[in-house]
Amino acid sequence: MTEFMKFPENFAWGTATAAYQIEGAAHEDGRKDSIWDVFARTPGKVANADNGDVTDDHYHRWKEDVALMKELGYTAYRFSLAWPRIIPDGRGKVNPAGIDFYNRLIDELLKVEIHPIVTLYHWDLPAALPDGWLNRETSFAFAEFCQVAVRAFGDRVKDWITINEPFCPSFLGYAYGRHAPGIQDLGKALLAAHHLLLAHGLAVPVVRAACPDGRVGITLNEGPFYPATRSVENLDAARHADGEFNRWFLDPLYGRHYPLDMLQDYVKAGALETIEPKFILAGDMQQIAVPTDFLALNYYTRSVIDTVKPAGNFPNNISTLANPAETHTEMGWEIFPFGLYETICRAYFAYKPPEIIITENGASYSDAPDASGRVSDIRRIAYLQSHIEAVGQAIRAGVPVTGYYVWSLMDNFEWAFGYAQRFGLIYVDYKTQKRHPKDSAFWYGQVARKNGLEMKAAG
Ligand code: IFM
Repeated sequence: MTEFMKFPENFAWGTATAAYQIEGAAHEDGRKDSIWDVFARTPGKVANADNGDVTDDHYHRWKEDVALMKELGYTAYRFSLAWPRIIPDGRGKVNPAGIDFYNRLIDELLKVEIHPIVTLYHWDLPAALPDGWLNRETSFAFAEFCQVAVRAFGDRVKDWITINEPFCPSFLGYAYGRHAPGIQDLGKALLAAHHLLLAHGLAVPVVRAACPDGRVGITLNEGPFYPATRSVENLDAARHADGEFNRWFLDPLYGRHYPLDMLQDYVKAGALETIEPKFILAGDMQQIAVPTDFLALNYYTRSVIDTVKPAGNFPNNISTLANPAETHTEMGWEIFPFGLYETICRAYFAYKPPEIIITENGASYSDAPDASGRVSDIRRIAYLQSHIEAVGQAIRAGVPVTGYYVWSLMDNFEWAFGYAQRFGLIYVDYKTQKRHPKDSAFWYGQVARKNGLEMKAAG
């Protein structure tokens, strides 16, 4: 006998996207370069020299995309605003064409009763801002942008996310060089992370003032780090990796300052020698810990760790599993649904946010349309099934999770991987821009319509 796992009433069943990954029209209607346009133009940074110039052409096809979401039965949609489309120079003059585009999109979503949840920063920083996130002024520029955006759309959009996954634009962008702007300097990553968190802290009251009946939070990418063995070295490496990926962001957001063990590690690694060590100014930590209405989490995988590489290089994630093709997605990420349960429970019980939303979860598989146009992506269905069950188990354990968003609505520009990785519920033929909903897209629509699923794992 299978058991039907029913989700709470009004649970949001959505999909997620980000502006640079789907919009295209990179040089149209007054939009100027973001740091990702510049990074993608730099030889060797993005696979196949791909870029976001056209991607899914959503800037022109938004109506068709909203219609598809409606037809498939999804009840919510998370998307991001392109700062360089709205304030092309990062500060100052507002571009009316940018505002108009999002007005059209929001109005259409509301017309078909799809709930919008908007991310204010998903990595497309205006290239015109001097020194990007290394410059404290960028945090204030972000708050100004938020005021413009929330004043323009806050009469209709009520759910706001300040920043998506600050780990990526800071550590991937400034320590590991894999994201824009491609710098490799751990100290600079710490500075960038601080300015991103400060930007969040400054933005929250701005969003509240411009949209008093709205809700605001931040999205973190989180996941568990397990030691490869019980050796002291492996345990310590897992502690460090967890500190950098999870606690470096959770702790200050919930009023605990930066974790001391990590500060010690970074000082030992010499990270503070390349920057002004007093980058945390009086009042910053209180500003960062400003109360929010929800914590949003993106979850994909766990990591199994054996060593910390010197000077904070990306922690060494080793896989001991025998058959990677079956146990990993095409990103090389292990399928580990229990990690989602664990991540939700840890965030809720250890940090006590009022509410949790899963703003991203999904899998990259390259299944393509057959002769009839059908995309049979059974591995994605299995991935989603097991992870949605993990969310349901967390709710049963007492966590108020109020929404789940599949990454992603459609295949799109997967950052440094370009178009080689396909996370979409909808297959996109980049030559013709034809959209083919995959089997998972219809399956997920049924989950949304029934507000739950037949459990596969033991209850
Ligand atoms: O595509 C990204 C998204 O922009 C942020 N979270 C992870 C996704 C998959 O890598």
